[in-house]
Amino acid sequence: MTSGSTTKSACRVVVLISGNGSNLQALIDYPARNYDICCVISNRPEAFGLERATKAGIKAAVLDHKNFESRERFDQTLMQLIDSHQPDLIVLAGFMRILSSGFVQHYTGRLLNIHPSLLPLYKGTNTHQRVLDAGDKEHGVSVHFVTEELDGGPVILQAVVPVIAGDTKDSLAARVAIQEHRIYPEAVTWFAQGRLDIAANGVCLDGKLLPAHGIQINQI
Ligand code: NHR
Ligand code: GAR
Repeated sequence: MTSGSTTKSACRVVVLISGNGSNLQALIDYPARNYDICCVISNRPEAFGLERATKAGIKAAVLDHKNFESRERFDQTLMQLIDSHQPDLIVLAGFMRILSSGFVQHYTGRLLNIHPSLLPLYKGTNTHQRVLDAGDKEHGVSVHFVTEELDGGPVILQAVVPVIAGDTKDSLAARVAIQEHRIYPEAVTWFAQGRLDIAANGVCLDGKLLPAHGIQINQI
């Protein structure tokens, strides 16, 4: 008997993807996983990540943005599909559609993204090439809460990655990806433990406001 005590069920997570889904795979494979991935949704029918989900026994759905006449209509339908799974957290894992303000407001404080740069540097796309073009010595990846400002939400966790002489955008992306797969499951685990909150001026971990870069690992 549980004598009236309720068992807290695992944090329900919906993962949004557009492509390969290697970050999804890292979330699936994380040994210390304390969350339940209840659905994976792709805006692209050909996304390989859909196969990864199915193989792991996770429901996979496609919502093709090309079938919608506007961004808002796509986002509304996406919201309905997500909410039908009653998630505690929505995780963007290589999801390549900008989300409208109605969507972001609906999920404020429970919407995470991983972005391949040391935010606030290099918001937007093509980050690896831009880092090389600038001659930077270091690059990295950030997990952040999503707000209406594109790639501008408060940072939770960041990993620094060295740029090495002779790097191409592919070699650099591969080095960054190793860190992505390390920090994203960790941040999701913190959320699932109830340790993360979005505050007016940043992110709180265990009730303490983090610095603007979040927790930063691999300082070089
Ligand atoms: N939406 C909001 N409101 N805020 C953020 O911070 C978001 C977001 C949606 C996605 C991921 C982001 C990234 O980490 C993300 C963060 C796509 C684009 C983009 O330009 C930019 C940033 C991000 C994702 N997308 C084009 C669009 O028109 C389409 C590009 C394509 O399909 O290849 O949506 O980098
Ligand atoms: C990752 O590098 C992720 O940081 C990046 O896309 C890749 C997705 O890889 N995300 C963005 O650029 C968001 N706009 P994956 O599909 O193998 O996880």
